[in-house]
Amino acid sequence: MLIKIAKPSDLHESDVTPESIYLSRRRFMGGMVGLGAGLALSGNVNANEDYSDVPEGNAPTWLKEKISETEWRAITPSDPEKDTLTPFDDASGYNNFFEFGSDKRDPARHAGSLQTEPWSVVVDGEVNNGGRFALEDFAKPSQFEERIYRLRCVEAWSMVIPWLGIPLADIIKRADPTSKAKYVRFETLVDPEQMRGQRSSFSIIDWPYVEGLRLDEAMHPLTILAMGMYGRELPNQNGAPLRLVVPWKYGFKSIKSIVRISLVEEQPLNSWQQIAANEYGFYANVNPEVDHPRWSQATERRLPNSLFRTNTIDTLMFNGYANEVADMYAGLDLRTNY
Ligand SMILES: Nc1nc2c(c(=O)[nH]1)N[C@H]1C(S)=C(S)[C@@H](COP(=O)(O)O)O[C@H]1N2
Ligand SMILES: [Mo]
Repeated sequence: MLIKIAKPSDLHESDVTPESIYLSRRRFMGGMVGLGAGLALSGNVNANEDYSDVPEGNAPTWLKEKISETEWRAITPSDPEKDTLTPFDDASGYNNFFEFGSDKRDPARHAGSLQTEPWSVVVDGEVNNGGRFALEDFAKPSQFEERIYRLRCVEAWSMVIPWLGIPLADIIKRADPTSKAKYVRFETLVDPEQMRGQRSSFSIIDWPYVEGLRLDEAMHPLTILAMGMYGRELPNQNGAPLRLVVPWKYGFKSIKSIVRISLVEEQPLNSWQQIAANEYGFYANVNPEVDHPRWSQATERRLPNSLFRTNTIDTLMFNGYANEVADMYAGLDLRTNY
């Protein structure tokens, strides 16, 4: 059951959730365990989300159970006027997932047949406790959480999506990184038989799709591994059965259909950086002040939009999560580290 938080609480960095608020909020939410201490959950609740229009998927039983046990939602900063949930049909019909083609409708058209069960994830590299894990065993020890996040693509469109998943920090702690681990590197499945974009000789990506985070970014409480959205499992086109969600970074960091998570010493070379390092960097923090060489990043087109309603809104520093994440980049030149 999803428990709704009754009232928005408008927290600012000056009142970073002290243990007392965090505890009382937890008690209010029914004494659930989970919320990472120190994460200031601020902003407004998008009132009464109702997913009754969202079609049920055919997730395996364990995942359906896990989803039904999502007992509280963590709400992140949002503007009640602009940050209403993107309709499910838009979030699952307008996608970037180059493994299935480069048109925005290709993933919805072609990802449906991807076999996501059984699925396993390799955790390796600089860890004491690595291995290959069945997705179910990988997810089981963690409490599912719902996170309503903005998703801002580097192409200047955006959505607001209610994800279901687990903090990436849970997985990293369980893996027990060695002192050499400085970054986390992620890989998507490679399977040209199932992923028609990988069969195309026109593809600009050198498969697998790779992404990476600094260890502190990966451990940040806003960073999650999603296994669902809109109260159901992830549609394949959104990266089933497991995808990363890093809400303060451009969408390309949020790698889909993950099969490998490696703790590494060196900064990974992510796919888009490999394709065009002058346009896409390692950090990819949403930043309205640093334009893409070919277009402005000052505004974004909030989906759904139409010819008659362009729905252009200002892009926010760190996609609106500056209170939570700006500290990690103190002293870093965001113009050169784009
Ligand atoms: N493996 C993989 N992950 C990927 C991509 C991709 O092409 N392949 N596209 C990225 C980009 S550019 C964006 S904007 C988001 C889109 O996520 P969504 O389709 O769920 O909105 O996925 C990201 N993750
Ligand atoms: Mo993107």
